Amino acid sequence: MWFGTSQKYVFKILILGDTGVGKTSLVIRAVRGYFPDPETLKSTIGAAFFTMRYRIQRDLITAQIWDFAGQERFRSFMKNMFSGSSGGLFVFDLTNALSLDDLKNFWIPEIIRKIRADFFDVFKNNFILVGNKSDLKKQIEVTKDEIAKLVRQYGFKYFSASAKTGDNVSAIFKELIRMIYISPYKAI
Ligand code: G3D
Ligand code: MG
Repeated sequence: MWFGTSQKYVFKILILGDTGVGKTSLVIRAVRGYFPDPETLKSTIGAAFFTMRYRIQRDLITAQIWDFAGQERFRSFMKNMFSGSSGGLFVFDLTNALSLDDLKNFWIPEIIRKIRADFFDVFKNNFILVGNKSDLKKQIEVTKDEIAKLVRQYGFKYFSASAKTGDNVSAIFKELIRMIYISPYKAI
């Protein structure tokens, strides 16, 4: 009887977005299952990456999650950080309209510059747009219209999330891994 062979994949996942949007908090929530306190956030500064393991059918996937702490905008650093990456999350803070503008004007164009235009059409499926801090309902600044516009423009999937309550966090990572797994392009 033939059971098929099991394959091993390593996906390099980038967590992109402005400082303060909650990237580290989302990653710690996903990897360790809790909302980190300020001390934990401080102590994870400089951590290069976290690892998560997934199984899809018979295949084993190691997700190396690259969380950038403070170096977010250093050009020299960014040159290397994209190489060999499989996809990732574009994170903004629902309570900070500027953080969505920065995705639009900086983070997304930065990725697009790294990818051939025709290639991006497929590769966009390897990225998910995330609006974090959904728990701060009264402080939400970013409108549904603005999000919908960006979603239409690039064709990204969108999820709101809260690292604090855990809302959608594991679902987002699971979906990202699934999207990369089925993508014909598993690395830039
Ligand atoms: P970064 O890694 O993108 O820079 P951090 O962001 O994970 O360091 O988070 C920045 C601040 O936002 C932290 O607060 C953190 O507790 C808070 N935060 C992250 N995610 C959420 C969320 O889902 N809901 C709420 N309410 N706050 C969140 P401090 O006070 O340490 O700056
Ligand atoms: Mg951080």
